[in-house]
Amino acid sequence: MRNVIVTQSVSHATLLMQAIGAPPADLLFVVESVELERYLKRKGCGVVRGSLRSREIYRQVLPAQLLVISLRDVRRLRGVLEAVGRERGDTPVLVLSVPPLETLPVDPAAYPWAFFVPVASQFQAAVKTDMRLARARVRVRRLREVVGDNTRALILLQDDPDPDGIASGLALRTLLGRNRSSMPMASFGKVTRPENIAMLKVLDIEIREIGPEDLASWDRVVMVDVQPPHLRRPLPRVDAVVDHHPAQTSYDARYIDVRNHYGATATILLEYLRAEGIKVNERLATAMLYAIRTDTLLLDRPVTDADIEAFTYLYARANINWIRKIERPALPRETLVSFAEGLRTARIEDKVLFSHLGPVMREDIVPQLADFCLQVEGVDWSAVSGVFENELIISVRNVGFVQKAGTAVKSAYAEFGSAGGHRSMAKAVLPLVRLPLPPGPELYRLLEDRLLGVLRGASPSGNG
Ligand SMILES: [Mn+2]
Repeated sequence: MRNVIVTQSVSHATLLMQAIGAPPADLLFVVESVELERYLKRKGCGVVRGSLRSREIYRQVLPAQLLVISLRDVRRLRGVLEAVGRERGDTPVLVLSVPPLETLPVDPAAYPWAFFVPVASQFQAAVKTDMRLARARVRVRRLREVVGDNTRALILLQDDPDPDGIASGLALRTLLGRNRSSMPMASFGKVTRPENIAMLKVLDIEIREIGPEDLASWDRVVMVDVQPPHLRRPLPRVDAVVDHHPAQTSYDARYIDVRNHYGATATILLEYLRAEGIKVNERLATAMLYAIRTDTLLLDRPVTDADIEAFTYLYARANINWIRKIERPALPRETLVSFAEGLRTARIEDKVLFSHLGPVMREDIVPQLADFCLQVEGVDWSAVSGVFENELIISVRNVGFVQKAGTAVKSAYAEFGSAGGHRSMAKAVLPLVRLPLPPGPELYRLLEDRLLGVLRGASPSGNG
């Protein structure tokens, strides 16, 4: 069966032939004008000419795989739909409407078998993207001028680089045609989150740890996903900044592109790449997709059309298995022993599960066990501790419909170190030297009582 197209003008017919992409011989046009008939026949299409409102003409061309109606004069639409419906009401019909649907002289609801699409809004969305890309082109030219071709250039990320910073750095390097030796990525700190460490490993990305004094040996410094005032240590100078955090004014750079309404810096960099027609390979797409996912909490935070579009664009090119590997960093086998011991000695009081792992090889096993323990029957809260590098880490989780975890952990433990978090997950990092007792049953009991006290509505013991 062929696709049948009902149309009145050469321009609509030409656009539809391109959009459908089928060989002309597979298309059958229904037209009224002799000129249009002649034109389409010259192109090699099938053509039936007659009144668009006569049932007779649809008897000749139906059944069809799809009947597309695209009229320049929408006043004729009702007549066409009535004739098609009366002839074969089971024909799949696509109505492409240039005017907005609400201005059509027919009510789409009266033709439930037809699918109405306002072409203008689709075209608008495409044009909006192209407008952004056209603007990006000029920006990229300026950025290239600032960085220069044969300069020693450095990409500076935040103090604890996150996926958006890392991916943006990688994208910038691709944009400028540089590589890891001609434009390395660096940070004044180091990557600490296990997922981010896994990202570097899975995608083979290198980040150098440097100090502000090292900047003197670079001709150009470009910052991505961060602005100078965000760093713990002052920056002697910066040449270019691309970021999406609220704009800071206390610094100067020759190139600044800060767009606070964007969900991720990677979205801005993707515009640069697309504007330049630069191919985004699997590795880069994976990094950038992961960046947008984490910075927007899976598009759960405020995002722009640009972020959603970037997400879709990257999703088609990224390697989802790599993302899975990044999100679930492999636990060393020895961890199982810690886990087993932690579970064996776990204690539940007032729907709160407590478990203490003692010294751990990796900090991230503490929150992982806390996540796991929340699944235990009758448990609304889990609090798991572990000792890592002279600090006691406590991860607290709850099922979400109870008190805020962040607030509870803060009232219970802020006295001994840093403590806080969100509604359903929180963390305390307590330096051992600030705790009243060394890690052991007595300390654990004290810490458990403080959290229980807060959850029961009492102020933590020791604060009166
Ligand atoms: Mn970011």
